[in-house]
Amino acid sequence: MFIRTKKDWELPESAVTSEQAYRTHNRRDFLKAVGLGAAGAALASRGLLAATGGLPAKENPAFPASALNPTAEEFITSYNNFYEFGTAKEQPKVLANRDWKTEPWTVEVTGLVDKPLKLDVNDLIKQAGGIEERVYRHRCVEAWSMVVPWDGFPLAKLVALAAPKSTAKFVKFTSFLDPKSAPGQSSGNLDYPYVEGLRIDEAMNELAFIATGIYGKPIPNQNGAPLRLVTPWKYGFKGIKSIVKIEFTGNEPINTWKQMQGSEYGFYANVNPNVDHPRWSQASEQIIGSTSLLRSRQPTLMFNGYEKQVASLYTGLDLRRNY
Ligand SMILES: Nc1nc2c(c(=O)[nH]1)N[C@H]1C(S)=C(S)[C@@H](COP(=O)(O)O)O[C@H]1N2
Ligand SMILES: [Mo]
Repeated sequence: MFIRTKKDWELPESAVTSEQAYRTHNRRDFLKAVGLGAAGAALASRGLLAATGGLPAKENPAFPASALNPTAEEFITSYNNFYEFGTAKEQPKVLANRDWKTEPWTVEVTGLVDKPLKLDVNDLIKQAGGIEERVYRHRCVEAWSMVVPWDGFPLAKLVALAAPKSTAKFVKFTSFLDPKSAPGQSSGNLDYPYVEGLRIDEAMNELAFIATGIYGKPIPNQNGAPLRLVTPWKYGFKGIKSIVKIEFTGNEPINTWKQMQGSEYGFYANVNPNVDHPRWSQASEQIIGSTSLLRSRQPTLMFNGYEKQVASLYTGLDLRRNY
């Protein structure tokens, strides 16, 4: 008899808050409803086209939609943090779709690597082996959360392509710089370009992901087109959008928010309900687009619910000091 062992990251049925809410937005139902041909055309896009044969992206059974309750697409794409296009949540949707071009888009992989790369994002997706879908929790340091069905590829694949040297200990990510199209970049709200970083072992963890799509469509500009980082066990600000450069380094990169306000935002930014932000509690979170009138907040989980996958990365590290 074949007994299937439940993987750690397959969340229990009890985690599902509203099955019906998801169905409305279930991409496979959507495909059935509109017919595959039309859907193919609708989905024919940069990443999805580039990933030949990967259309629509296959759900990674490790991170299924059925285990969580994905936030409606409308909320994911209209409640955004993207300071290059303003600090108000509704601004990026408008300002990032005015005259900012995210196609074509070149990505550079450089630094302490044997195989530096400079290539179009579509070629990068192809080289990384195409895309898959993963449904992840998304928790902002501002104490709100969503559940997002991402399309993309594991960051570990990109690390393998670059063949880092043994001296590479960190990965530094740099976002685009285009003040003419991104009004926030000349507003002084942050230092630009936006920079983020990971330890190399964090970058190689199975959860670390490069997203190129949401809900089976190319990632909208306001969510970080054409590719952004997703590290679901960390606060959202680690998920740098619209990446142009990925550099392997020997030293810990100084990430934008740490540089702006180091007493409040650190390098690690691991989701931790026991370590409050100096100005607010991190013990619970507002559920954006909640489908339940009775449940608009929920307790925040250690490492955002991904403790099993990532806790071993931080053995012996004081998480209160290394926030
Ligand atoms: N380049 C860039 N990346 C960024 C940000 C930003 O302002 N600029 N905001 C971060 C923050 S604070 C969060 S919570 C997430 C928001 O992603 P979303 O708008 O797709 O929900 O993006 C992160 N990545
Ligand atoms: Mo955030």
